[in-house]
Amino acid sequence: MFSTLKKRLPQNDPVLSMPSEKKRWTDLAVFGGQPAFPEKLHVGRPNIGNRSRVLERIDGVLSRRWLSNNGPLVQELEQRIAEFIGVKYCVATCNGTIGLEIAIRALGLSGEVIVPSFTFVATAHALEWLNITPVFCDVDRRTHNIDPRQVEHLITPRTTGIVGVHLWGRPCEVEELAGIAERHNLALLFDAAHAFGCSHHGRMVGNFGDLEVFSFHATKFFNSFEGGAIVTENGALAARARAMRDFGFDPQDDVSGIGTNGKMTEVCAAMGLTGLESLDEFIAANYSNYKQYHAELADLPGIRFPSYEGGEKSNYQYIVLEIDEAVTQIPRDQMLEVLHAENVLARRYFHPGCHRMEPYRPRFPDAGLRLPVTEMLAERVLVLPTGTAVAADEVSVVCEIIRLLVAHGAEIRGRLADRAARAPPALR
Ligand code: T4K
Repeated sequence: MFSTLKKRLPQNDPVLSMPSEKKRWTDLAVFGGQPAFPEKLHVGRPNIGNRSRVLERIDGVLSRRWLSNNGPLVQELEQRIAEFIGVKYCVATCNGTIGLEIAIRALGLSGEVIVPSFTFVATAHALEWLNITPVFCDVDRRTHNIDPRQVEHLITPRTTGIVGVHLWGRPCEVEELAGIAERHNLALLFDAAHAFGCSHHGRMVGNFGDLEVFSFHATKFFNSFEGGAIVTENGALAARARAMRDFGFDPQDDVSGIGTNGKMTEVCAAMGLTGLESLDEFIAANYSNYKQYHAELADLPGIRFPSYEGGEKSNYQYIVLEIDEAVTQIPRDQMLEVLHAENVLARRYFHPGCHRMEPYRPRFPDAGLRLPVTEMLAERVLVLPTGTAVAADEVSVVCEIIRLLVAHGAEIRGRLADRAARAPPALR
C-alpha cells in the first residue's frame, strides 16, 4: 500500500520554479522571501457542486417553508445515499459527531470501547461524552488503521464494542475486526467520516459492521455544509437512531426513549443532494491531484506516500506524506513552518494522537510503550492541500517546495535553529 521513496535527487543546487520566478532555498518565505502563493492554500477547501442547482433547491426550501424536522430534501438525500451505498437504511444527522453519539447509544454500548488513538478527536470524544471509556489501540504501520492484531489484547470484561476508523478513506481490515467482534460478542461500528464513496473488496464502505457513520462536514470530500449519516442493514437499529435524532420521538409521536436534537436541516440536504450529482467531478479532481503529487514526489528520499488500493473505489481526499527526519534531515514540524510561510497550510493530522489530548492524557503515561506506531505517525504525518479548489500548477509548486526542503534539509534546519537562537527570549 505504501511505497518507500528512495531515489536520490541530483546533486546540483535545485531551484524552485514558481509561476513567476525562480527561487533558491535561501529565498524561502520563512527567511524573508516572497511567499510562493499570494493567498493561503488550504487543506479541506470545500468541494462545491453546481451553484445554481444548490440555490434553486434552497429557493424551494424557502417557498415550502419546511426548513427542518425530516423535510422532503432530507428524506430524498437519505434515499439517494442508501441507494449509492447499497444499504437498506440511512439516517441523516446534523454532523458526524452527533451521528457517532447517536449510533453508540443506539447500539447500547457502555463500559469500555476499543478505538484507535490515531484519528480525529471526535471519535474518542463521542464515547467519552456518553461516559464510555475509549481504550486506545495502536494502528497498523502500513495502513494507519486500527491494528486488529492488537485489539484482542485490550478486551476486558467491561468491553462492549470496537470502533474502526477508515482513516484517509482507506478501509479498515473489516473481516478481521468482524471475526474478533463475533468471537467476543462485541458490537462493531465504523467511523467512516473519511470514506464516503470508497469501497472494500468491491462493496461500498457503509456496508460493514453493525453500522457505519459518515461525516459530511465542509472539509470532507462530499459535504452538506455540516452533516453526517448513520447507515445500516439493521432496521431496529435504524429506527432507534431515527428516534434518538429527534428527541426520542417515534413515528407514533410518542417519546420512546432518550433522544437529542441531531436533525439535518433542509438547506444542508439541498447542498448534499447537489454535491451527490457532482461526485464524479470531485473524484476526478482529487485523483488527478493525487497522481500528480505521487509522480512529482516519487523520487524523494525519506518520504513515504500512501497509495490507494488499486481496483477499489476511492475518493482520494487525503494526500498524506510520512516524513522520516533521519533521512530528510529536517523534521516534519520545520517543514510545516516553511510551507506555512509559503502560504501552503499543510496539516499535521492527527497530531499528537487522542491519547495525548485532554481528558485522555493522564490515563496514558506509558503511551510510548503502548502506542508506538501512533506516536511515530503523529510526529511524521503531513497532509497536503487537494480538492477541486487546488489546481495542477499549484500542486507543482507545493511539490517543488517539498523537493527543495528535502534537498536542503540540513541547511534549512540549521538556519531555522540559528534564527531561533538569535530571537529575543520572549519569542523563543
Ligand atoms: N471522525 C473523523 C475521523 C473525522 O475526521 C471527523 C471530522 C469526525 C469524526 C467528526 O465529523 P464532524 O462532526 O466534523 O462532521 C476538520 C473538520 O472540522 C472536521 O470535520 C474533520 N473531521 C477534521 C479532519 O478536519 P479542523 O480542526 O482541521 O478544521 P478547520 O476549521 O481547521 O478546517 C480545516 C481547513 O479547511 C482549514 O484550513 C480551512 C478549510 N476550510 C474549512 C471550512 C470549515 C474551508 O476552506 N472552508 C470551510 O468552510 O477539523
